[in-house]
Amino acid sequence: MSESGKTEQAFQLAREQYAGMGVDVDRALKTLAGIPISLHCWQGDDVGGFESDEGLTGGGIQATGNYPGKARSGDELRADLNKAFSVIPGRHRLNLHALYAEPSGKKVERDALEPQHFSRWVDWAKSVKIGMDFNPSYFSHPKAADGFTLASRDESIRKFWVQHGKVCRKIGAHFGKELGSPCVTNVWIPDGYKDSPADRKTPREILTKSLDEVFAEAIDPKLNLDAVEGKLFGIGSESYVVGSHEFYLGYTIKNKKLLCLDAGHFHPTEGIADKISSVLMYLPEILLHVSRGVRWDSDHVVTLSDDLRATAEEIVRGDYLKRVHIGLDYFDASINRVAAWAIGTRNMLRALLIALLEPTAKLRELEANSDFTARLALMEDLKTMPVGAVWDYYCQSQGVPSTNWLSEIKSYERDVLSKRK
Ligand code: RNT
Ligand code: ZN
Repeated sequence: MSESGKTEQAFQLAREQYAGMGVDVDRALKTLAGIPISLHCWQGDDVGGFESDEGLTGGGIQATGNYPGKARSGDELRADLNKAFSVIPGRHRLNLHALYAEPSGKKVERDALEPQHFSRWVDWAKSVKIGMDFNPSYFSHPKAADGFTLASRDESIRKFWVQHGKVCRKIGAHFGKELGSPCVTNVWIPDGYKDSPADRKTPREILTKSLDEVFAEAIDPKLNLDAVEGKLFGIGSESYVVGSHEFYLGYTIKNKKLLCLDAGHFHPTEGIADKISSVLMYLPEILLHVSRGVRWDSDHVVTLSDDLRATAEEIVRGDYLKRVHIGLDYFDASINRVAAWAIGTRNMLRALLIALLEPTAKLRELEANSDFTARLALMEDLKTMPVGAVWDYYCQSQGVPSTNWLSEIKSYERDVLSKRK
């Protein structure tokens, strides 16, 4: 029997098994096909961007490793993304950082960026029919060298970064308009202290004022949605981060913005899954930065972990698919970067598929009847249901490889990536 015939056969058996539990596999696959994941451009070049050859500096984040073949230009990054998309089932999005502007020849400062400086990205996004998200870049810049940007006490520095935030929202709105899908523009700033501050209040007051200025102009939410991302600590900001989770939770509720929950930005045993149904009580929409924290690093490649599954389950169980924007955020320079995109995105999709294949109504009924024994038994049995057969079939039906996808990336590495110096 052909490989595709075997995949089909395994799928039919799995489908019957799920049907026996009351799960409609076809419906699950239809839903999965409609969920866009926003791929972060910065995995492709270790958060380097195109402004200088220095790469990532400051910001309390770091991409470690020196795997060969990173993208050095917009054309290379787009080619790498095309390759990644070719092994990921479904239609997704691109999440771009401001430092990936392409102002053809001349240098344009971050407070003067305009939509035209991203025209090559927009043209590409149109050609591959995807939407785009955006991020102002508050790091890798001389004006961020002392670690403070929007919360800076230096008025000229603060104003510069406020202006950067303003122009980025306009760029986001332009993406939204051109691509026919709202752009989520996410503000993350690194501002914080290595050691215990004497004043935790003043920088937060300054940040509030700066954010109010950045967001002062009303922009149609059909074009641009504003998000803000909190963090517990960074490298060199271990004792205090101005934009903490509580700070932004308050800010977003008060100002009707999207809260961004990054899976790597909390205490090591604290997951984002349990936060989703809480914050969505008070916020219409949120953004996720799906990542994986390991010890002090918040940005390892996303694996199919219990945390990831719990996050996907919460989104599906709460019927939040329309209210939760899913973006990825990690950067690993120690492995093939295109494979890193594929691994993380495929895992996010697999976690969603597992959640979509859950007999949620049954579990809830058991819970409502206080039959916690049966709830636990069913949850554990679900873990070994044949989701792999459904996933393989889904990949096949979407025209992408299921199991042998890596060989495509390896050929690309041999033919393209290894030639980059
Ligand atoms: C940093 C934040 C932020 C960045 C990207 C590059 O801790 O998670 O989202 O990773 O903006
Ligand atoms: Zn993040």
